[in-house]
Amino acid sequence: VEASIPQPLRETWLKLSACEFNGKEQFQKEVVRHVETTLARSIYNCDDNAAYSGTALAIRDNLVIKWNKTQQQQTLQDQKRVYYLSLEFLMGRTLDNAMLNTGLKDTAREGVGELGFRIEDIIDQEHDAALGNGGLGRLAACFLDSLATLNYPAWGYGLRYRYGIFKQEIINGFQAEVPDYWLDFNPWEFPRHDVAIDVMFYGTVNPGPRDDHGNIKKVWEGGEIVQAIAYDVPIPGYGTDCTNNLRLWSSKPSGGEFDFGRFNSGDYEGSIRDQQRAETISAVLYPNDNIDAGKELRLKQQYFWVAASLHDIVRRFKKSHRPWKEFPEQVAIQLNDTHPTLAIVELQRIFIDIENMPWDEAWSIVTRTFGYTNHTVLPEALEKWSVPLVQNLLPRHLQIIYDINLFFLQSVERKFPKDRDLLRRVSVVEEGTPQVLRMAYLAIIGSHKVNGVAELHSDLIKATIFKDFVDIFGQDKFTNVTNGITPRRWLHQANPKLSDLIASKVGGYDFLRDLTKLNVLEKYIDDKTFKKEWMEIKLAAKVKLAKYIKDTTQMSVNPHSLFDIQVKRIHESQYKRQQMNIFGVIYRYLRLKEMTPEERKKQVPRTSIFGGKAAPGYWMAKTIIRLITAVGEVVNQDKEINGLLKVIFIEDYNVSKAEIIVPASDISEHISTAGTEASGTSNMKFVLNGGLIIGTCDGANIEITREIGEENIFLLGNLAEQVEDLRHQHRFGKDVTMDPKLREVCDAIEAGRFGPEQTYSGLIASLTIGFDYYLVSDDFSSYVATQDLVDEAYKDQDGWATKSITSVARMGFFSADRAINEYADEIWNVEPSNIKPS
Ligand code: Z15
Repeated sequence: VEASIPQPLRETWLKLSACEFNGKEQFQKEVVRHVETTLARSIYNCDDNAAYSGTALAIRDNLVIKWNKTQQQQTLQDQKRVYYLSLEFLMGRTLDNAMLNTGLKDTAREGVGELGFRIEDIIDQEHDAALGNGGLGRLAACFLDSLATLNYPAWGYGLRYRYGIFKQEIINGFQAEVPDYWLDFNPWEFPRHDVAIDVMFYGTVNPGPRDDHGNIKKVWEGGEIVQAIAYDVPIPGYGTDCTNNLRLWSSKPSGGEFDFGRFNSGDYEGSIRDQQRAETISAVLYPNDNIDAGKELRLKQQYFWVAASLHDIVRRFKKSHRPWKEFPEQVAIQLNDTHPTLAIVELQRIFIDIENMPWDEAWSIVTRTFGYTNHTVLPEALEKWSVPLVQNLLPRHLQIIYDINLFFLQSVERKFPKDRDLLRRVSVVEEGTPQVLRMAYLAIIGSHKVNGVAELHSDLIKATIFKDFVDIFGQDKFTNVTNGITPRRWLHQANPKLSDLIASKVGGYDFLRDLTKLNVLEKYIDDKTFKKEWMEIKLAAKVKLAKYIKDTTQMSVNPHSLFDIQVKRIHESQYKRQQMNIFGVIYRYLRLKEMTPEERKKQVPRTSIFGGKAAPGYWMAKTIIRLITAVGEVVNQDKEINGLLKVIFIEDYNVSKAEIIVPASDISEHISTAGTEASGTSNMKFVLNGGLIIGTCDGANIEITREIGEENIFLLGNLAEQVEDLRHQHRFGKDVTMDPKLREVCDAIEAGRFGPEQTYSGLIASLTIGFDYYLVSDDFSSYVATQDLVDEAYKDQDGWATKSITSVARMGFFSADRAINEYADEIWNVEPSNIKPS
């Protein structure tokens, strides 16, 4: 039943409708009211935290009014909507972003100032929403910001994890993990207890009645039922009233499932345990980045989220009373990696089993609805579900997958007759014990477009892992959409001083909605005062980071030293190559030790800053962290070095810390083995904030170079096309002598200069008996030589400023707005809507 106010009473209601507060006094009134009534606190116990809550609730009120309006208007306009399905949304904090996007930050700063608080302290109270691991989850968050800013009618769908990515503590130099229980006070979510969807697992498939065509229906029944409850999060656009919705599902026991038998027989605790099993589904984010762990609970998470989301999407479509064939004109669903691939199967199941549609008609609608984004070529990251696992958990889905595969293979056979090996290669079912399902293949078969996330990456997937599928479906199905970042959070919010300086030169803040406007900055490349201000802002950001480091680690770092930063996930098998960085630091240390005091005076002081989480249980990644902290322990207190080199590991790298770190780099490191990093997005963030890059010809580094010019980036190492040969040489080559510089570093480690040599034996072994899969020894001397070029360039501060400004001026392409417009035009076929201002 649609609950709504009867027509004759609506006028009364509308007169009473909530409206936004306006101006400082009204804002303050709302803050105080929320502190005193919503929180039941008072002038006598209002600390920063209570002030945060009051401020957040006041800002939230305005946000909700825009949100309600947007949703009503989008429903009335009834255009095509985009649904972005992602298991991760790495949102970070919301308050600052909400104030900036709604234009309320100045009001709030003055308002809370008069009440005795600093807005920065209030902002700092907020717990990050850390529902993601790294790049993939943060990309989803940037895309939501752009979708709203560009007025696209779009919803995100994800899981409401009770525990986000773990908090990292460094104990005796090693990583320890602490659970991230983040939901104590979260004013940014709205539970929708009326939006409750039953999701079934296990059970059996039985023959049922005949359908309209006389075929015996298959009925999936008798399984365990879990309920999905919707929690909605408003997503404000910048400089628009458009406020989209992010819907996160939380699991709970289904009402009908309470085990009264057990309850009556006295096993109360047993029945509670069953209930808790249901809640487990949305309890915790899997802390792996770019690794497929293949756990049953993860598969349950995927189906739970996908089933609830599709039920919701189909229900919304049905309200429009359109014929099914119009579904793809009303609905575009984007799959963020293969994690939601079951959505393809679930939609086909809904159409054939529940809506009684013929297979072909259903399948044609399904394939026109979905798009699939691939984010990696690493084999260990490609999802493969064991057939027995799927058979047990989702028996009906397995049958449908077999049918999809059968019809697909038949079509391949028609196009390429008698090519048995091709059929084996492209089958969704990989032979073996057990058989496994190749989810990426299923995603390709069920989508109308497949895209990679940077040019090189999109070319590589076509040439390697998906080559056969290009032959089968043709080139046009495969495309590229290079990633982007939101300039609102990653420039305006993280670096307000730089944003203000830019605005003063390019004609106001319009560049935040059209980032190509940055190119006007090139006019000021010879403007001495501008350059000076530019470099002062960089220094201020470094001072701020130095203070943060002092406050959290008690270490002093010199803000005038060259800040060399590498912050990103530490991957199990090290394709991001933090080890090359720390080996380079050790090499530098050994050189400094050899120098005379006079020689040392000529060196550029450097602070090497690291940050990033290793998945719990990944030994190699954790050893890297230990080596970094151990090198810091030796180098930082070495009197001879006297501050010429410092090594810092920042604990618990996350989005809010990135907002402090990103503006403070002189140089940042993006040094993955060529061909392994699909895109990278922090590279874009650092350059947009005037930092330079040292990096390999990999992922988006290549396009960044093309845009900003080769003279403004420090490239090193082998190219992607050389990787295969080099790996072959490592495995089968005769010449096994290691690069002498790298040998020297390994010798120092093995001599125990950074603690017990056994701690690192596995690290060294990966380079020797492990055949150096990630080619550290091939790139190391180039890396060291390039770092010397960095030092030389840094001595010329004016030349450095020129590079910095020129780079920023040419970064317009990397706005997430550009990426979203490409998705909208080339994949989704959606138009922005008209959001009437309130
Ligand atoms: C992840 O963060 C990325 C790829 C994955 O397959 C998974 Cl499971 C997680 C990253 C890529 O490593 C990175 O290069 C890319 O920029 C990012 O996704 C967003 O596309």
